[in-house]
Amino acid sequence: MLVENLEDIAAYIVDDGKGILAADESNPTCSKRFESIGVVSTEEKRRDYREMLFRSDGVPDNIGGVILFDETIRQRAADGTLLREVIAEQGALFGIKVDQGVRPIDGCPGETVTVGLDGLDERLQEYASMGAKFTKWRAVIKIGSAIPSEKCIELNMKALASYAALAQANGMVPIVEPEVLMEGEHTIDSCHEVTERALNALFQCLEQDGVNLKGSLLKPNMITAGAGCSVQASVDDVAERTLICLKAIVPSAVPGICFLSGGQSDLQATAHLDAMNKIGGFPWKISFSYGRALQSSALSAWGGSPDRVRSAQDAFTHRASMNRLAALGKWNKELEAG
Ligand code: 5MM
Repeated sequence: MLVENLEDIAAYIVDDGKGILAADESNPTCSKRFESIGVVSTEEKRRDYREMLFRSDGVPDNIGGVILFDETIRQRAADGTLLREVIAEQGALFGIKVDQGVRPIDGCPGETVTVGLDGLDERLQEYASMGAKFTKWRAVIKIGSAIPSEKCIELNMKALASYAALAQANGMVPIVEPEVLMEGEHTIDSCHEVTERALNALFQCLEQDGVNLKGSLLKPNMITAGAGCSVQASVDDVAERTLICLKAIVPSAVPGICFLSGGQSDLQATAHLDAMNKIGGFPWKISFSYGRALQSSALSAWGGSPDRVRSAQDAFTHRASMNRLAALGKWNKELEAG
């Protein structure tokens, strides 16, 4: 697979309804996911689980890129093949999460900034030499009483832009992920307003840093009410509000918008994606970069047992194919039964 320049890499990842499998859980997050199925998270178990996903039949047709964590990009499958080669053999590109998590911001209680710029250039050089074609950095914006602050948005969006410019200088597509969290009791209006602030700041910073938008991908949240809000929007409302927000801000040069699922159920994440693509009328590909909404059914089916690898792969293949149909605006609920 020879996909070399930034624009071709980005286009390949979102070609023909394909999307991204976010498998870049840090070890603490992976432990949490495994705890939910009663499995102790060891290096070998994480390897077995991810090998199961990467070898699934759902990858070749539906997944254009897989985001890895540092441990996984260096890991070998049970038969000794590098996991990154397993992904490449399946026809998908592999990328790497390069942020190093969040730290509290001085003077901004409850708010964080994503770190990882120190030594980033050297780390990027190594990942590029391993064959990684893209990278990811996630900024976290929380909605609450009097937050997010301007300082939180500014620090996070500047860091995202610095990261993106460095990733491109090293020949890799940056996925820029400004995540406005769903946790909270905020309304859909509040999510819309905060997401607008974050995205406006982000695109200003990307421009200032000379990031080539054609060689980058945006990974935003959808516009939803907070998970704890008593009034939840319909699928159509979420789709319409999200498109209104994105159309007002995201330049047409961006080739693809790959949503995070953010705690939505599998079906909600698919239905929202499908509804947006059915509405249409936008210049970008609209697809998925889901972690939980692609993996949760496979994780439960697997349960840590080698005997259940096949049924876990079937569960993953089903979700991946449903999301590809949604990215083409061709999904409907009846297909879920199949
Ligand atoms: C897969 O989870 C990613 C890593 O999270 P941690 O660094 O906290 O372990 C995360 O960045 C993910 O890529 C996005 O949030 C999207 O995942 P969801 O589950 O929201 O679709």
